[in-house]
Amino acid sequence: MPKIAILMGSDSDLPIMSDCAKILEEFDISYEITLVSAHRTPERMVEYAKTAKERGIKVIIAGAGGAAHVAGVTAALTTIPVIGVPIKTSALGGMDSLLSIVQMPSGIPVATVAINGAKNAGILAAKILAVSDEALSEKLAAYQQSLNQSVNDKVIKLDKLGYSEYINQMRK
Ligand code: RP5
Repeated sequence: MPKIAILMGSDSDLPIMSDCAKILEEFDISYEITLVSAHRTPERMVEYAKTAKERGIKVIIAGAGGAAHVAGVTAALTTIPVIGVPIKTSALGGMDSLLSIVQMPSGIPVATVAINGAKNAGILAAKILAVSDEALSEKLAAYQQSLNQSVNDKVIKLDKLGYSEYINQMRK
């Protein structure tokens, strides 16, 4: 049974939202991914949000662009935590999506990540699950340690090469 739901307002969001699916796979977290549009399929969105809990979903991640209402309306229909991913748009660069998702009224929160921040949405969902899953918590700690290590490796390389040669190697 999937623990995470990844919702998208359109299949045009898939190239970005696939980053979320990939990181969940890295942590061996089961998920489902589907299209739910607040404007084009409103009845489907209501049905989905109302039945997600009984189907075992623990966190909903909703990516949408422009007048992005999937995350907010879903949050209004369920007690499951909802994470919103504002998708970058060609007209307004994703500021439209960001403000549509982040400016929720008091009482109905959506945890909003950065524009196109689908990977972080997946990691945040993993952290929510890890509150009651020690094995997953350990995987997340190892992941953060690997990030730490990769920056430390770069510090050593930069000290050794100097900035000019470091840039040369970056350009290769
Ligand atoms: C939103 O409108 C979707 O989430 C998508 O980001 C945007 C554009 O959708 P398409 O016209 O590409 O289907 O609902």
